[in-house]
Amino acid sequence: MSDSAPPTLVSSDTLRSERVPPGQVQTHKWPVLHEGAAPRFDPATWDFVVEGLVEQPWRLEWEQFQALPTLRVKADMHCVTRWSRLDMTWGGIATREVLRRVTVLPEAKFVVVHCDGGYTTNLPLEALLDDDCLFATSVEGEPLSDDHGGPMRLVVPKLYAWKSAKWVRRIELREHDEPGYWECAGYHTLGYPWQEQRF
Ligand SMILES: Nc1nc2c(c(=O)[nH]1)N[C@H]1C(S)=C(S)[C@@H](COP(=O)(O)O)O[C@H]1N2
Ligand SMILES: [Mo]
Repeated sequence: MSDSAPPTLVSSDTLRSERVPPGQVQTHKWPVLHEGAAPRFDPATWDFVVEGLVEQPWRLEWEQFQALPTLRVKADMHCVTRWSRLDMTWGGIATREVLRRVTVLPEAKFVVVHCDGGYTTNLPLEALLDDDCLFATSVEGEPLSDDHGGPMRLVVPKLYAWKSAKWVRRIELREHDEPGYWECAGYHTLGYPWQEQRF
């Protein structure tokens, strides 16, 4: 490893001796799963906004976002449709790294993640700020493909993958939980795979 390689963190769930949660089946292929069409990335117009219960909303353009310090996270991925893909290495910017650059108001307890194309998902702020969560821009050392969320997706390894929103453009900090796309359709508000919090 060269001196410039970002640090790698291994998700604590990936250190379990039994890594496939109950009701899941391991897959070696990587399915592409989303509603609608993948948006087209234009670095000239792309932006990312942190807003809601923060002292000042923060908007970044692609250049600024990319310049933030990076890390790698090794983690497993669990889709509620029952596939699990192990040993993925994501690269990107830790959610903590982004959030510590804004002043979060004390009432902020939940987050809604907004994506290009209209998809949304919700999670507790604490879950978003777990040490293995990142705004990923690469996987296995390669930029994310459009289908897998390029240029940037959220990765929340400890929750079912519908929380790992692709094509993220905005996160909104809130006092109260607000169901997102799948959560409105009956999916669990948290989605913890080890307790099969599916619906
Ligand atoms: N924007 C957006 N993100 C999304 C989805 C979606 O429909 N739209 N689907 C989610 C679901 S259900 C899963 S399982 C994963 C799949 O990620 P993958 O296509 O990279 O395997 O993306 C999640 N992120
Ligand atoms: Mo999923």
